[in-house]
Amino acid sequence: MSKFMEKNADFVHKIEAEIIRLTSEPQLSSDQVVAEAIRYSLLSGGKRVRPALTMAIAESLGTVLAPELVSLASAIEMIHTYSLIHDDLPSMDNDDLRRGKPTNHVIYGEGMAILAGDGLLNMAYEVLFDLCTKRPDLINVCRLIAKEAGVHGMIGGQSMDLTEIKLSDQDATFDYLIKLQKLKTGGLIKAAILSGYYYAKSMLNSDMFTSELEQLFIDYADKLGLAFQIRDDILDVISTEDVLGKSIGKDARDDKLTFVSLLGIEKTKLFETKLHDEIFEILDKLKSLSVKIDFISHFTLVLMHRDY
Ligand code: GRG
Repeated sequence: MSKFMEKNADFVHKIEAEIIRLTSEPQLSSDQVVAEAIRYSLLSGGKRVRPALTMAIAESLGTVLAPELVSLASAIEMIHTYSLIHDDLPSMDNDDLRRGKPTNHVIYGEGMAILAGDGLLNMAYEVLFDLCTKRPDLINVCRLIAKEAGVHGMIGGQSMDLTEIKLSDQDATFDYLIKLQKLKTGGLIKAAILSGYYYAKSMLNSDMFTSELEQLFIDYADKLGLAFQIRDDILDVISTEDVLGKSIGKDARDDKLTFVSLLGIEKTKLFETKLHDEIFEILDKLKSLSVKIDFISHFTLVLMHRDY
């Protein structure tokens, strides 16, 4: 196994051990269906991209993988899982397949899926409050997660998505789509990256943490969030249900506004390449400011070329 794969497996192992702990007795009583529904989605084989980013960014800045960092990262994965359960609901994206398995509401019913999502969101904030009790200096990191997951981030983007702007509408512009996706998919990716950054800043208290470094991480987060979504739009067209583990071709069937439906596949790929170049320019600048970019560079590359 390469050093990169080993490190990623270590992140995934740590995050899964923590979310299993947080969703087992005595933390979460197993005599309620909602607990089963929560565990079904949380432990159904996600890539754990967001928590891995939080841990990797913090490490790239010189921190060790402490339990507090794993807690922070777990809360973000719980928020991500809630967002997928709710996104799959008939009243939202109406999908019956996720990670190659029936979606939460298909198994547990719509009402229970809503509760599982709500339950996960509340559990995430319980984890964050517990963290702030031990480490009050992390309160702003937790606030940032709430903001990026909320109306000023992911929920705001989902709301724009739900207003059902179709490809043929006048409002269906490139700028509108960028704004929507920076919030919807980008919000939580930004929260994950910046949590790692601010966690490290709080732990290390070093003069390495300048406003220039902060701005570079903000730019990296914005562009990576966008690149992640663009890849998703491309995969919806070029991949298969077996590889992706979810329905494909759905965007086109729903006449949905996506990068591919707006620009066409070739121009979308050109835009993706441009974004990739910009992301690697940022990573080079981070390197020149003494950030250890080896793992995050490799991770970025894998994300940008992912096929599921
Ligand atoms: C319901 C408030 C609310 C928000 C939902 C992010 C989101 C907002 C919906 C997901 C729509 C979607 C499929 C977007 C494409 C990019 C994306 C977020 C993919 C899923 O994330 P992965 O690939 O999933 O990290 P895994 O399964 O690996 O956890």
